Amino acid sequence: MISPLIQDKHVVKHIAILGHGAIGLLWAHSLVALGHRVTLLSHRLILPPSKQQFVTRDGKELINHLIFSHNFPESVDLVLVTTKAYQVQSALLPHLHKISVPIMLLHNGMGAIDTLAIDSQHQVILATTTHGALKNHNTLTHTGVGNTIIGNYQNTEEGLLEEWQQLLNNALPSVETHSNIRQPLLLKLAINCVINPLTAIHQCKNGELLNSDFQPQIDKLIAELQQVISKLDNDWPHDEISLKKMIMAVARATADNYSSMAQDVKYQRRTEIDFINGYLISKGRQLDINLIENSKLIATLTKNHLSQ
Ligand code: KPL
Repeated sequence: MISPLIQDKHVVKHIAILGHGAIGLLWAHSLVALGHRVTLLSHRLILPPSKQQFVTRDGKELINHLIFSHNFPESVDLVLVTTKAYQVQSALLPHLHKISVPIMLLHNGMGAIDTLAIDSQHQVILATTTHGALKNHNTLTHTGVGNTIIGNYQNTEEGLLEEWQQLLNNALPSVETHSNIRQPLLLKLAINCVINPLTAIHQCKNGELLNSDFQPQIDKLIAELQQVISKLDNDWPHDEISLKKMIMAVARATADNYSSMAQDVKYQRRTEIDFINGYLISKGRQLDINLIENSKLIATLTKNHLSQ
């Protein structure tokens, strides 16, 4: 049955979502609530139950029936990849040859696209989001309203990008397009380079990074990030001061949250550090810039993580 929210049946889309962590489920619930078809691809031997609870930002508790599948579905309109950065390749590679619709990558960090054997025909959209969500068993709670920015990586025409922007914006606002998607991705990367490893090492909430004790280390990290990022993007609009303001604003806005990396370390899962600080360190190396403070963070994190 088509949701009454969708008057024109032609706008019903079928979206395959790879990755059913918090962000994948947030999109799944938001799209299904609007009447779209969603198939969540899963590697789990036993698929999660279809009946899933969604707690919206205004506290409404909804039950949605989500489709989880081991098989890549037929006739999809969009492939949305919301896995961890280090899973993008293994999640997408087996299906790449049969995908002729846009692929949207929405994950923390950068560089996963470089590990993929995408060919020149694929339509690829890169995206970044600041929404917060928490997954607990079969309940997904939308913990923080944010925004999502999408942009063409290759072969996505402006009209098509705008069509998806509108559709996604209707489901989970706000969604904007950006003509140089690298820029918002690099900004999110800088935010993650500071907040994620520090909160992971100290096992603290994001808000604790506002304490004065952290400021000398944060300033050194930002100086290094700025040095590399300003060379990666010719139109980079930030200096160290504005970059620090942006990072601290995110720490303030998400003060009560534990970053994804703090949670990964707590639950002894692999972290995305290689695609966050690791990505910039390797870019720095190519530019002959040594990111000493960022490298120290990786060393500390790896040591602590392994000795747990
Ligand atoms: O993206 C995040 C993460 O936890 O990975 C931030 C912005 C740091 C919010 O916690």
